[in-house]
Parts: sequence; structure tokens; C-alpha cells
Amino acid sequence: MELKKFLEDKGTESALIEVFKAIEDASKVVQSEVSRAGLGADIYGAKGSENIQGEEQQKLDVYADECFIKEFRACGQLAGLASEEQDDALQFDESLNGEYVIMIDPLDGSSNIDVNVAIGTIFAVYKRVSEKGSGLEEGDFLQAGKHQIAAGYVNYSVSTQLVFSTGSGTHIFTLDPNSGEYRLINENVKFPADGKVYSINEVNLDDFDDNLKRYAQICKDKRKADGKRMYTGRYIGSLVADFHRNILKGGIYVYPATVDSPKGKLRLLYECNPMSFLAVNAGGKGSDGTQDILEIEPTELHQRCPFYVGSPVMMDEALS
Ligand code: P6P
Repeated sequence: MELKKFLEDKGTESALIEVFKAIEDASKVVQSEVSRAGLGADIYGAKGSENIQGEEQQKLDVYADECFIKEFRACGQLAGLASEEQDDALQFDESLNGEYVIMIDPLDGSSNIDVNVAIGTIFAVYKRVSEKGSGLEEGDFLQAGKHQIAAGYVNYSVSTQLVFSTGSGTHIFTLDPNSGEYRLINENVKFPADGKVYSINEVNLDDFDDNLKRYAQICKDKRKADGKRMYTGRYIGSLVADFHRNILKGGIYVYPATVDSPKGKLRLLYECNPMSFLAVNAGGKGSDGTQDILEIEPTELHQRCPFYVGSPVMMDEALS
């Protein structure tokens, strides 16, 4: 089943279906560039600029950001956008009657582009809180994750997949290269309750709090009845790729506060909230280590937080 029909059958508001069409169209353009990395188009390597995070922008980061902004402006249903690649939120003056705003990490894991490893676009959609037709306000963007109307990611990998939720289940679509359409392959995907994979960059082990150090050690020590190890480590360096494997096979992803990133590395609005929304809609959990991520009241557009997300049994054990 194709995306538009799936959304219509779910009774999705037509304005939101337009937003998904914009995501679909932009992701196809980005996918065609990603798949051509190194061939002609000069999209490898750093652009020579930095984003507000002080991170070196890869050319494809900026290209992806421009692609999504173009489609979001054109769809007419979005009053504005916040992006990892934009210091400030953007207002779309031509569509201030739009009832939604969107937050996006246009290309997460972009340092993996040059080594041909999976990367992803992550998005979160909210209803604006300011009056339709008026100018946007900070409060339109600084909303707790529990108010998300929709969230998802595009995983540019072996295949290109769109994983999203509009609040009733998490669903996986694959881009069919022959038809150029996203087609449903997994409706209502559920995190396996428990798992055998943990995704943590253990170079930061000494920075972990005692609880996380203990959990990491439990994962190393636990044995099955036959004496073989219970867990294995898988850390791709791309949140979307690690999350995607974990939601299908069971697992937990953790990016805690570290010396280099004392508030955590991942951003609340366009990484932790959308991934937690997907997790919760698939029976999983998302936390900053002390509270449900979706309850956090944001104070800044690009604020970071420690991030735990994954199978419920593993999450309970890691956070207990
Ligand atoms: P580190 C990519 O930059 C990212 O935001 C996530 O996709 C990924 O899981 C993490 O950072 C990797 O960070 O510090 O372990 O290289």
C-alpha cells in the first residue's frame, strides 16, 4: 500500500498528508544525491562551515536542509521550521495559515557519508500554539515531545525506508526504486520487549554515571544457560541506523552525558523527541536517564539531553 492511501485510510487530516508528501518528495531528492556520493556531484567532504552546534557541516547536510526547506515552504501547510542546520527557526510568511510547524535534523550521522554508512533524516511535527495567520512565536517550537502530532525518520541505507508514527502505531515504508513510491512493509512494528544488543560508544565509559557503568558491566557479564554471552555491542555511529536495528531486533541505544558533551550530544527537539515518539508507539521507551523524554519542557531550540531509547525490559533494567 502506498503512503497517501495508508494515511487516508487512517483518517489522517489532509493538511498533515500534505506534510508527509513534502517529506516524501524531499527524501527522494536527498536519496538520489546520497546514492551518487562521490560521482561527479561534489557532495563529499566538509563544506568548510559550521552549524550552531559548532559541528563541521558536510556538504550533503546543507544540501539536504535546503531540499527539505524548499518542499516544506511549498506544501503550504507548515507555518515554519526549526532545523539543526539553521541557527534560528524559520517562518514561512507565505503559509502563516498553516496549522503545523516541523523540526528536523536533515541529515543525522552525516560524518558517515564519506564512508558509505547509513544516514538519516529525523523529523517531528507539532500543531502551532500561536494564532493561525499570525507570526510564529518561540512557544510554537518549544513544546514537550508528548504534543507531537507526527514524527519519523528516513533511513538512507541498503534500502531507503520511511519510519513514522502519527500517534497510533509505528509503521515502516520502503521506497520502491522502480515506482518511486514508498510502500508499506511493516504496520504497527513493535520493539521486542527484551533484546540482546546495546548501542553505546564505550570510549566514554569513564564518563558514565555509576548506574550506567553498572549496566554496561551487566551487559558484558550476563551469560546464557549455555555459558555464551547474553549481549553483543552494535554501534554504527548513526542514531537512525542503530535505532532501526533495535526496533526490529530488540535493543537499547544510549548516549549519556560525557566530558565532551556534559548535557549529552543529541538534541531534544529533532532527535530525542521524535525517536522517543516512535519508540513509545512501538511499545518501547525513551528517557534522559531520569525522566520520560516526552515530558521535558524545552527551553532552547537546540538544547541537548542524555538519551536512552529501546526495548522496555532493557530500558527498565538500564534505568533501575
Ligand atoms: P559519537 C551522529 O553525529 C550522532 O548524532 C548520532 O547519529 C550518533 O549515534 C552519534 O552522534 C555518534 O556520536 O560521539 O559516538 O561519534
